[in-house]
Amino acid sequence: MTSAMQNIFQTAKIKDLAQNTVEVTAKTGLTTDHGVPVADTDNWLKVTNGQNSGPSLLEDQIAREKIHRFDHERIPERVVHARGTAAHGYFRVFDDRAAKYTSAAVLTDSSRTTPTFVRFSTVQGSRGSADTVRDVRGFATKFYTKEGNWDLVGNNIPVFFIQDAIKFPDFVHAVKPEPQNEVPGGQSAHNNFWDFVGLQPEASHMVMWAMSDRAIPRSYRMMQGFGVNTFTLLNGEGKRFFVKFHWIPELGVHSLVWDEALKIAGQDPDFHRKDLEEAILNGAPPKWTLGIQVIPEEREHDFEFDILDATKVWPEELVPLEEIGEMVLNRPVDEFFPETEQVAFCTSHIVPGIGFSDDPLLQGRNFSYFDTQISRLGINWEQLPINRPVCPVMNHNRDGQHQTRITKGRVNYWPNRFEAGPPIPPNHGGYVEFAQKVEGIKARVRGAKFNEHYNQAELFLNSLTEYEKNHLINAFSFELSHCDDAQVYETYTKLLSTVNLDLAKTVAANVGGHIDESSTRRPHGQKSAALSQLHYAPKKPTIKSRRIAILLADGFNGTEVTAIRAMLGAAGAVPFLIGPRRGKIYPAGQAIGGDGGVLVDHHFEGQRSTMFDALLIPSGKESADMLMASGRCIHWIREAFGHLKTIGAIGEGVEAVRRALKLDVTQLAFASLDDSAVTSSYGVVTTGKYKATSAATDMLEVVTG
Ligand code: HDD
Repeated sequence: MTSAMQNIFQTAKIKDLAQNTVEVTAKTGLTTDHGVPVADTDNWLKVTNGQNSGPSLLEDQIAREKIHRFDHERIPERVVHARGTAAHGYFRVFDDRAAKYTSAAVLTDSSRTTPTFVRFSTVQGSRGSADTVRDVRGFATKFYTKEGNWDLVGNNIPVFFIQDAIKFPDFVHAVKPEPQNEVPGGQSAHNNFWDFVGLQPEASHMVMWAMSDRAIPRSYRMMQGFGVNTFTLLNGEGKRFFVKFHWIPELGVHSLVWDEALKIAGQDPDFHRKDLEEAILNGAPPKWTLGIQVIPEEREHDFEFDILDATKVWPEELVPLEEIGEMVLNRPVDEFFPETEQVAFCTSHIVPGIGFSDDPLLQGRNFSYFDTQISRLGINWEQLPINRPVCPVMNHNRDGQHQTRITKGRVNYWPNRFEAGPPIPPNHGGYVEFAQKVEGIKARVRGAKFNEHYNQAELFLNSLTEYEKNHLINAFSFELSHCDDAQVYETYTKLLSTVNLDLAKTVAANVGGHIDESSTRRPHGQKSAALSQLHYAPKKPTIKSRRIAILLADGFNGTEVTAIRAMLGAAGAVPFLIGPRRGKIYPAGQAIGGDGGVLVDHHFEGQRSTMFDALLIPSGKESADMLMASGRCIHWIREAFGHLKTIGAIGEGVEAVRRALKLDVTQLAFASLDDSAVTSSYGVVTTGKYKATSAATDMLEVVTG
């Protein structure tokens, strides 16, 4: 770790957590929870005659404490987003350009570095489910600001399944495993989910996103984040603006292909967890730009859709995105439970200069998060180290289980004769709600514009590239094929007819559904560029943090491989040697078993091509011949090709690749692998993952089959 990085790590929050952090070393002796040194932690106290064990004594307070503590280790998992991983970081604004919209210092004061903690998650699966399932990803950020904690609890998809929070329990019950048998885990591919969304047309836009490549990200580091709900900003003059928050990843938005996602779920269920940690530890801390879309109050009703409807995006052609700052995640957690598991986010946690809107989903969320933390963590959850603010906290809320704060003084109420703990007036930073004018009657209603559900589902579809559309069709086909109740999949394919008739026809033909040609909705044919993930190709192409497998065996070209590894490492990529044994293998010219050789990271069977971004086969006749004699190695090459990975090959390695693929059409895939470039630059191709994409997609089955 460089000293510059160490400095960055010392944010106010990291210093704060240090007060609760202990390190276990060989010098830290074992004690009970009440601090008494423990001499034996392996044997329960027993009655013995010197030869036999004899009965265990209940008297053994050391053993009892150990078992008691163990019995109560688990707390309820989150009702949604149970599976997640997290990291620390910091946020800075570029300058004060957002001051025209807000007085929030975290969004305007460029002299500040605000500590952050981000937890990424899947939604449907339980804590032990796989990372790469098709699902929405949570992207929840806690900003530890000097004015208190601000939680931006978002997802990697900008819209949601429902418009009104009162539907959330129905939605979650429908998507979660079915009640009679708790199946399926980590999947929405089942009757109840599709039954619900088929009867709930407001979900149709979000379902399109969930069936797109967005729902199978390559990495948490390569996803956008969205606050989803409409919040408000309040500036120094008291003027209010509606706002949507966006995180844009520096590395661009990338996804797995479905076949990879399925395989990784079995081969390495912790793929995304490991990926985040590996990147940070390898000096490639992920970075996101914070963008805002802003609508002045007086323009609230200028749009065809309701800007408070969380099933709608604000197309960037109508409301441009303004980039105002950036966040870097540069430190993994020290311990999972006290940090990642106990972190608790609340949409209701906002700071002066930021406010809510009447978005009916947000209003309900503001109630739900605080409430759920009480059942997960107890009423004093905000005092837990990971949750407590870095600014002073003082109020007259008291007691409750696990109260850790000791507040000195003789009063715990306001007003009091000592004037202790007074409210802070607005001109000294006290939070004031915007004086919003409201009039009306009480009724269970939604705004009139909330009734249109299909235009943006079509907009999303129209905005995709051809191969993104193909992936979407395949995803619908996979999911609806998993529904065995004809009423369910027929209802959905009919609903899809209103989004797009051609899409519905194709999906219906694949899954045995019906279409409905009677829809009166006229397609608008519009597109919005920012909806395709191709729009987020990285500004500067980079190989940083990409995992490169170098497939080799004894007899490889030693000089070449040494040079390639050095080059990849210098560019920030993470090369791995994959060979016939985990141990030393020997380049051409060196005696096997001698002093030379290089250490291989994994055996061919120990990893699969799915876990890497690219594959390289170096030259060396014996090495290449050995690879060709191994069915597993041929599979490595074919699978990587089928998944559109960049494959580099040199000398005899090129022949090995051609033979493994056995296809005349390989020229297509070699379009990004021109042989002269290979030899002159050691075959490292840093871009072109999407080149020749559709043709290669079509070949997927042929090649991997
Ligand atoms: Fe939620 C967790 C995101 C709607 C109720 N939600 C949770 C998390 C994320 C989101 C990222 C995990 C936070 C963490 O890592 O601890 N939720 C969203 C988004 C929504 C949304 C982007 C739509 C805009 N959620 C939503 C509604 C409700 C909830 C409408 C209830 C009315 N969400 C919860 C919850 C959870 C939660 C039950 C479970 C665990 C937790 O809060 O801390 O309260």
